[in-house]
Amino acid sequence: MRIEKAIVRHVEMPLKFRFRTSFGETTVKRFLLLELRSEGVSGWGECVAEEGPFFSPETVATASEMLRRFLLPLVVGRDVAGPEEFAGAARKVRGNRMAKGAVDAALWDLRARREGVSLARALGGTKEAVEVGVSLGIAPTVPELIANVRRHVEQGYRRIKLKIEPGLDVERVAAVRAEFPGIVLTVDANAAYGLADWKTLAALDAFGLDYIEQPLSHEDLVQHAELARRIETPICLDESIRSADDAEAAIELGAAKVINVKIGRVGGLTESLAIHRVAFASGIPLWCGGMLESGVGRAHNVAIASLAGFSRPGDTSSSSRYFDEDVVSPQLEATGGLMPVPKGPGSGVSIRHDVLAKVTDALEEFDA
Ligand code: OSB
Ligand code: MG
Repeated sequence: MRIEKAIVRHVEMPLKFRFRTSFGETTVKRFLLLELRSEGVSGWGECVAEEGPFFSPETVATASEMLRRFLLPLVVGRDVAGPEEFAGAARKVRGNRMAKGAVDAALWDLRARREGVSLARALGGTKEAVEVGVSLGIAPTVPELIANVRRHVEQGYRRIKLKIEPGLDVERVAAVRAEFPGIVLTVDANAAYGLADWKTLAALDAFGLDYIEQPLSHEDLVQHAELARRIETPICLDESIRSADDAEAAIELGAAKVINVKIGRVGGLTESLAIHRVAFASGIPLWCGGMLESGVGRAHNVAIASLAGFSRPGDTSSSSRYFDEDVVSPQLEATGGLMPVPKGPGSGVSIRHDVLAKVTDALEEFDA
């Protein structure tokens, strides 16, 4: 595939809700969309780096710099066999996985579109629809939290995840569990605790959580393994898993019983497939995480979630939860907690250039 041109769009989309986590609050989603053009076909990738380096060390600004200086020169004006070749060439650039992930995803989309196959099938996905859950931010009060959970349970979401942080944890979970005894419930601390807090985390054992996501620091694999010996609730890792090697280490150490895969966090769909192989071989269930993506990234998430190893509900909920208008058509919507896997070529969605023009702040073009 000769890549003739790349376009990086700086996009800004207001979120319909305040999303508060232990590391910050998002009300407007600012991110990069990458378009790669080859012989009249465009492949699209979303870069999930956020404005600040609080979930990941990457930011919109660092990703845009990496794309411009080091990553797009590996593809623009070149004949690229596919995403695997790019992943090999991009190994010389350390880290910066979210920037790499955008290129990798765009190449997967481009190749599948050229071949007329769906991205889901190209990746080896088998499901017609994927089970989805919802990730609910830290609410100002318990009654507001309960109302938010109720709204999403009524919409049929298959798992409710609550963001927690020190001080807003055991009581919050107890209140939700008392109100909804039967739901599949999880929590996500986004690395807000230390091993010294293990008794608080052990207190969550009483509520039958499916798992607790990333309780400790993103660099604490050994500490997660120690925590796993002290509590009953299974540990799911998000921030700590940046690669298939990380996944292997975490599984080997007993630091993770479940893994959240985010395409951008691990550097793309190619690496996501490698994690799928590692986890599948060890019987470790996966699910697809979310980064409040637009329809571009959401479509890639749904495609990877269609693989058999993604056996727990993901965070890829309905686009209409997040945005009044999305940049793709059809909008990706779940009903009864099931999101259909698009069947069309590539990611199966097309760009709504009318909406894209409205939300694009700046545009960088790279020609051969
Ligand atoms: O930790 O899973 C997380 C959003 C941004 C950064 C980190 C996380 C999240 C979410 C939201 O939980 C998931 C979504 O609805 O896209
Ligand atoms: Mg998480």
